[in-house]
Amino acid sequence: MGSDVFNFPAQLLNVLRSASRVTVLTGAGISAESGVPTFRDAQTGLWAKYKPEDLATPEAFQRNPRLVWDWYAWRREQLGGVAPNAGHLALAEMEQRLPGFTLVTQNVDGLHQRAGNRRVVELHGNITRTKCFDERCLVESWEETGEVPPHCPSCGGNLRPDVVWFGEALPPEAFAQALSASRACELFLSIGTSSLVYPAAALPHEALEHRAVVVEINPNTTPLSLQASYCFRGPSGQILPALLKEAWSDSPSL
Ligand code: BV8
Repeated sequence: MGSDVFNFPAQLLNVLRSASRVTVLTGAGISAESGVPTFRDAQTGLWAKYKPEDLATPEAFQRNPRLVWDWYAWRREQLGGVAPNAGHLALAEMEQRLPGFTLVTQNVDGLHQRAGNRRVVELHGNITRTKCFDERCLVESWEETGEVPPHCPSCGGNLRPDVVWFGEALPPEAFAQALSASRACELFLSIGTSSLVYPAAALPHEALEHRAVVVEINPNTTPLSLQASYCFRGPSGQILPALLKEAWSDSPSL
């Protein structure tokens, strides 16, 4: 599907080219075309009977640490076989072209870094990192005793993924960075997120309040749609490369 399918208004292309600050917020949808199920996709196989929101909580982990550890181990394994898609690569190109570019993600899959983005603000952590549940410090290696979850080498507590669960505070420095980038930008792109999870979902509204142009890229409508300046209803893996090609004709062909 070439860029002729998406009609990008001249005003948007001008803002994208000339903005001194562009901020992007991504959600699970940008990884969908890489084959990573979105957070609200029906879970498959062994995990079909669980809702992610019921597993991604400290209470669920304390109630059944093995189940929650195994769920993340399964998701990490799934990530082993996936690669960044054209949408991720387009955002890496955008970072190259725009000095004032900030990429904020809710995703924990690390695909933006693998696509080449060097500055990624991870609001919800990263599934490839592990920390001690009690001490909260990152743990690089531990003795595999066969126990699940494995235990912290220094205090013996349960290890857990370094992600933000429901009911847990976001990393303060990451959220502060995301908030200031949302308030300072002229253009805010909300890509592949259902705009349901707070405080991340508040970021585009901060941008709107500071008179930014706000663009939503999502095949479906979300609570943000009615307030967005522009909505492009389609997959980010097609829309983002098309947008870059329109804005910078020397952008790699689709
Ligand atoms: C906190 C990490 C306070 C773990 C995640 C009522 C009002 C306001 C807030 C709340 C409330 N009730 C409860 C809360 C708080 C809660 C919250 O917002 N709940 C929601 C459900 C209402 N928030 C929290 O608990 C946050 N913490 O508030 O702490 C606090 C303060 C101080 C001290 C203590 C506590 C923490 C939230 C973080 C939770 N962790 N993930 C893990 O991954 O396992 S959130 C989880 O949802 C993922 O990170 C995911 O990224 C995120 C958002 O989901 P999306 O990314 O949007 O994914 P989703 O599947 O929903 O949507 C995908 C979209 O992509 C769809 O729209 C689809 O159409 C689109 N799409 C599909 N294909 C494509 C596509 N788009 C483009 N291209 C495609 N090809």
